[in-house]
Amino acid sequence: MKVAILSDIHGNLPALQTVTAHIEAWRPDEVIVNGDIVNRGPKPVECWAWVQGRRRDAGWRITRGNHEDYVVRHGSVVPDAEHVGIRAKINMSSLWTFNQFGGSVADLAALPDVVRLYGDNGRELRITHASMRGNQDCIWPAQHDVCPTSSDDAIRQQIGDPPPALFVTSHIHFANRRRVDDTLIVNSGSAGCHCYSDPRATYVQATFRNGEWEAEIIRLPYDMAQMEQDYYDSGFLQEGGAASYLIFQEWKTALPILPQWRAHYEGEVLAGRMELETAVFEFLTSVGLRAGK
Ligand SMILES: [Mn+2]
Repeated sequence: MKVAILSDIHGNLPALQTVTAHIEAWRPDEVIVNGDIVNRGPKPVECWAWVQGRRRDAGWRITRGNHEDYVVRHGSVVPDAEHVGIRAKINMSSLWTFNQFGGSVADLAALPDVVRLYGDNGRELRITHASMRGNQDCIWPAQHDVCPTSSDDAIRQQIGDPPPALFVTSHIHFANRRRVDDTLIVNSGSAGCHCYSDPRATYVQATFRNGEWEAEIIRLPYDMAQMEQDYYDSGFLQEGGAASYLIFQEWKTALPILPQWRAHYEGEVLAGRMELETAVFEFLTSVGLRAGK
């Protein structure tokens, strides 16, 4: 059995098209889109229509990421804490995405959290956006000089009980693999916006062979110039609030721009000591980037 897992498309249509072509040439038995199809990027509706079409015609399955949740919550009668006051201003890009859908997000809200597949001996492949504790519960690599790390003990709590043979997680936009006890843990990285490493799109090829699951990370160059043009043409940067420039630069540089901004500036903005626009401009200038082209 061959299973392709892609994730974290984030409205990046050129990358999604490239990854899809590679997957379809591999001819897998199952394709799982592991959440975060929408938000943070310029083509959320087009990317959603793309994966929905393959769900209908080719049996692709889709799990729900935290960015589907962010967008869906704009349709709630009672907004949560992320959607009022200054936080709403910081998170305005998810409102932009919600508006691109014309508020029709029922399909996003109905997505499941987990997909489970089994080899003929019962060995399980478990796929979820972040961890079994929730779709924002990061599983980090064992070692890295920039991004955070997770201990084996932490991961034993995150992969669920009983532990599967292969656990595929996503969410952190950094493709990597490690082993904890008898479980191989593979992060699918991001089809749309990488972080902490090179900017190529990634997905996972999982294969059940000789009684066991194996997994390989595939890295693909795609048309980044088209994606950059899509950002300029879509209205995302003009209408998504000042933080949309942080999102754009994180995509363009494949560096952890948002975590760095949060660490140094978000507290000042939330406390009312700094305007959001000033905090974004000052941070981008300090790291040699610009708010715009
Ligand atoms: Mn995510």
